[in-house]
Amino acid sequence: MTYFKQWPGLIKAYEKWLPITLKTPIITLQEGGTPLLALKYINELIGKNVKVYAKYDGLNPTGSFKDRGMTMAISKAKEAGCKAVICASTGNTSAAAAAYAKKGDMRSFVLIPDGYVAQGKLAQALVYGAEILAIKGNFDKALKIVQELANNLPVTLVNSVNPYRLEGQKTAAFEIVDSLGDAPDYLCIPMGNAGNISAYWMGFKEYFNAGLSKKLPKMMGFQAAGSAPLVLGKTISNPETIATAIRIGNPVNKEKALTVKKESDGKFSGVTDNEIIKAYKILGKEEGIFCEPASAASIAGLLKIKDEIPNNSTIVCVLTGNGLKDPDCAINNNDALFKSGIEPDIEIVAKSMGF
Ligand code: AN7
Repeated sequence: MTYFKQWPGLIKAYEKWLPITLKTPIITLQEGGTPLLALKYINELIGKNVKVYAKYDGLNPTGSFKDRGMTMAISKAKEAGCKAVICASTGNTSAAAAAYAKKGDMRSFVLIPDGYVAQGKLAQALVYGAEILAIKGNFDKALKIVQELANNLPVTLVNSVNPYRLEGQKTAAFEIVDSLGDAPDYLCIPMGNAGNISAYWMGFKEYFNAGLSKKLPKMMGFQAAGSAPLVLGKTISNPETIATAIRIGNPVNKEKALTVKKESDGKFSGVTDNEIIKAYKILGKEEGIFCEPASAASIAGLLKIKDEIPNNSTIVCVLTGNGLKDPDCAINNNDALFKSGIEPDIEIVAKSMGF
């Protein structure tokens, strides 16, 4: 049997690219090193000679890309002697903050929009021992409050305004280039606060400037049509979408995202909830990949812009979170055959199978 060494976590894997020192305690759950999967069916739907891949970041330790940023943010908080962290979250940040805070022996306070966090994410925050404050209001309101609290209390803010978050998250771009041997032509990515698109761009640029890739991708950012401040160019006071992860109306990294779009010659577009669910189902049924609805926005977006993609392009779609995060969405949006109340009898079961 071939013996493979364990992936050490992204700080160890990319230490020379990250702002750490010998004194930084590395708080890790061995995040990163996620699969880059070729998408055959989606490739055919594009109907051209292109190569489509998914960066499946739902396979991180807490099931989302947030772990990449959190290993860095929590390690640096620990290095600074911090005892507690705080974040506002649509769910995934709170799950990651809670897990890494515990690993680093700290308290974590999380503010979530009451009633708008997917069940799996809530379950994680509970199990990892976060101190959860569900507020009557959306993510944008919660973020304002935690920013204010972090200025006045001995708690470190670990939302994506914390620069170490983006430093950790940029490693996903490194992994893509390391896998493909070059940057893709297009990167399709969902946007909420637009931290991740900014982090990817930073990663692609750093590798490019070091001569490790020959090109830079066009950054294609997608938002849910009902929560699309970066597409519409204005704050949305009541954002709505089935993709609760990206139910954000006032992205904190707005300026950074606009710079990414300009520098990369990219484009931002909206995708409807119907388009998101269509892509979500295709990924599950045709590719064997279960992602959460916010993540499917990257595929929905690619399908929407497919006519703009030239032949021979390489495209990477980022699947930011695991499908298990949002079981309600899965149960309410599928085309599965599900027969219940079947007698435990061999003949009856065989008949029900269609034989
Ligand atoms: C699955 O957890 O904002 O554009 O509080 O969970 O970097 O904000 C989550 C965001 C995409 C958008 N996909 O990323 C939070 C939170 C999933 C997400 C995004 C989020 P950004």
